[in-house]
Amino acid sequence: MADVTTDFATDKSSGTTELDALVIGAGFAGLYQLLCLRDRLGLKVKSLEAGSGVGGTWYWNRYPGARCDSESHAYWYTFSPEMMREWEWSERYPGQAEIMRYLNFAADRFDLKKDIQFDTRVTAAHYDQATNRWHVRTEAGETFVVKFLITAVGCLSTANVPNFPGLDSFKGDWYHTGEWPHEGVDFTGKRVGMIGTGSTGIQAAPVIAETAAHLTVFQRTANYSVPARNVPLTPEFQQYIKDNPTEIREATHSTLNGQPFRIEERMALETPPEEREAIYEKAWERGGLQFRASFKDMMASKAANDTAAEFIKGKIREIVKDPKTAALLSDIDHPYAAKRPPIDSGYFETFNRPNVSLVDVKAAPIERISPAGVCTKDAEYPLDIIVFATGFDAMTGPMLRMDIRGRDGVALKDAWEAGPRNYLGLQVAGFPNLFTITGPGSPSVLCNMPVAIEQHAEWIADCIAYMRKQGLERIEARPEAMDQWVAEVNEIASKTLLPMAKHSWYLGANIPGKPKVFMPYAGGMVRYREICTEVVERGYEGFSLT
Ligand code: NA7
Repeated sequence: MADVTTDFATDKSSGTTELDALVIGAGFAGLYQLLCLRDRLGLKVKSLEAGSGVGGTWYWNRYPGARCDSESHAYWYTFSPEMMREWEWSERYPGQAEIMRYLNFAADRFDLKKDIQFDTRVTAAHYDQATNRWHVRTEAGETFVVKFLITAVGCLSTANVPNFPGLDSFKGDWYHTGEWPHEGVDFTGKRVGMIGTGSTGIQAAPVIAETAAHLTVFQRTANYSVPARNVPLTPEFQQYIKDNPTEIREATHSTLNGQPFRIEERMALETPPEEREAIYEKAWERGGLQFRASFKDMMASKAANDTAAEFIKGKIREIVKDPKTAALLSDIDHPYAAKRPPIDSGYFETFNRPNVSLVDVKAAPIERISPAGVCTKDAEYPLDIIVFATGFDAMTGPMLRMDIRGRDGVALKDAWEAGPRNYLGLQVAGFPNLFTITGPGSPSVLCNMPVAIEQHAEWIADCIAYMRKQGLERIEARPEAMDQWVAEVNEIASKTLLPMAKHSWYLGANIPGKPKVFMPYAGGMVRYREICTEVVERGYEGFSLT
């Protein structure tokens, strides 16, 4: 995390721009927030985006096999039925390139790009109490002075490259999946090592193995995965989407995770074993994230979860031919879906290829990178390319790499020293007029992201509209409301199996030294939406408006 201090007093900036509002980011969240504030409220607003184009997470994550795990007819904006009819998805799950085309289409449809400043990374934002303005600084030295500041920086946008000694000495090439070169990487004839077996590694391995001379997968924690069963959408389903935009929106708004499917009411532990196996078998054949919706008690009871876990482990042992590799891949130490559950296209099958091998770096951890390759406690693995599929400093990382300071110069990194604290995942006490889209403490990553994003962007726009109507200048979360919310987020998580996974990025436990706090709100999107609405109905309860 960069510890930047910005001295605005000695401002040598190349210019100062005054605006009503500034949005940081131009991914799903930034684009829609810009649209809401500019076109619905008529504000003078801009978005600043570090990338050279729109797309956010999808702009950077161009690794082989990059694809969304939510189904395409649920992974888009639903605020405009007309736009839903105009766009046509080609596959069950949208690939990275198709999502980029979609976001460009959306940005062009509403002429948003003219108000986005690309290639512009925000380094600092300081609140000035006397004028009630945020002073926002970019890497190039520009300053923006704005009343409202909205971060739309994504939850998974700060790449985590583990601090292995010797990386600089490596003679080959290395890449992090979240900062993938636009021109792609040619693996043909290369010895490739991939570190990490989260959702990303599980998507990338089968594609890399197709062209690499050899792929070595370095696994620390074995992971569950369910087949995605991606297919082209049939013309009938494409027509169904065009005919039913409102129903699709309503479906994603009425489910716990913003997905178009419901969690079944039945209980795994009350279902006879044979029937339960048949249900899992059907869910496995159908594929996708819906597997975790098979039973209601799956995320609440360890015994219930074990039934799903054992089913998947059995499948891994069935698919993978080499017994030693199968044992390593199925030696999973956490409940199913306690970490974000991956879905795959041929991941376990990849280990049956003669050019793929698995290395257990839990037994023999990676100690350093040598000029030739990866060195574990036991051996050196010579490589031409290392792929870091090692995840992200999730949720707080993108916020804390900016020098954000609220009232009295208090730094966000100090306010969050013991873990993120905010109210509704939307505002931090001491940081007036700063809104954080899909911040920690909101459903965010436990929800289908566009659904969570639309709700936040609309809530923020409605709030600013209300303030303007009432002649109010400042909104700020009350400290006691924030304390209560943090307690509620913790309590809800503690009633689930979610905090049980070691190294989970939901907990910040994947980053050495990061405070271990369960970050997303696990009470479900429907309940969360109700809470946010009730807060407004009670006159923005928990916020002070002045
Ligand atoms: P994840 O899910 O955080 O996975 C990162 C992987 O990298 C995971 O297998 C880690 O093992 C491994 N890792 C991280 N650091 C190390 C070190 N030092 N040594 C060995 N292995 C390491 O990131 P993804 O990019 O796959 O997925 C992120 C989200 O993007 C995903 O959940 C979806 O929401 C989309 P570990 O499990 O920590 O032992």
